[in-house]
Amino acid sequence: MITVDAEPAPIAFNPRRAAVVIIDMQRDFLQPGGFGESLGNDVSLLARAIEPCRALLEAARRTGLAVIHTREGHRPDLSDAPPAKIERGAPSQRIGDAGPMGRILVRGEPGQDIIPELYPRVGEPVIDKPGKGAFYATDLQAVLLHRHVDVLIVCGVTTEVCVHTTVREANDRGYRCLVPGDCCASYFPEFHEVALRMIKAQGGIFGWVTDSEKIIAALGA
Ligand code: TIU
Repeated sequence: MITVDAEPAPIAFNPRRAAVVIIDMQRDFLQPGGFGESLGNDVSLLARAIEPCRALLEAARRTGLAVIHTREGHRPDLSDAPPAKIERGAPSQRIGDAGPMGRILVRGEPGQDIIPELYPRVGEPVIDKPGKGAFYATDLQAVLLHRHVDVLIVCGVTTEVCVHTTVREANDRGYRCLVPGDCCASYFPEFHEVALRMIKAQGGIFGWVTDSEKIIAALGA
């Protein structure tokens, strides 16, 4: 068992039953010319999460903590993309349109892949998800079940969209969620702050909030 200093209280868990889940650290969200920019965002605001994620990923790999990556994206024929999702954003740069990193938010395109700094290694499952939550229409729950995981350390982007949706989905499925705030980022810094407060309020209504250094220290890495 390890204990991580967190809010609203420290959390104790068996690291062999925990997984670091890195949400959507994709070029489409973090680099110019992708989905994030097509929605009118300044993608440079997400860069701050890269180094903390890299440090936590390295510690997880060194100590044998399970690592799972997710990618938001759709089939090339867009058959799994809701029209209500496609029709949002600038008309010339919607999901499926050609951009400098390939077709926006389409599986198999360079822009849909994970940034090089956090690239998955063999043995680290990559969950391709069509929605914001990592459980919706994916096999994430089966992967967690077979690895006997019941604590999720949820990192990635954006804090109030895909990280939050995944934490909410996980919470309702009985997982304890620990969110290192410095490993998450938003195009709206104020949303990031409030999203973290929403997780830890009311005695930890959705989970626990901490930072990467505290998890790395508890791992003894
Ligand atoms: N737009 C935005 O903030 N986020 C997303 O659409 N997806 C994720 O958060 N991954």
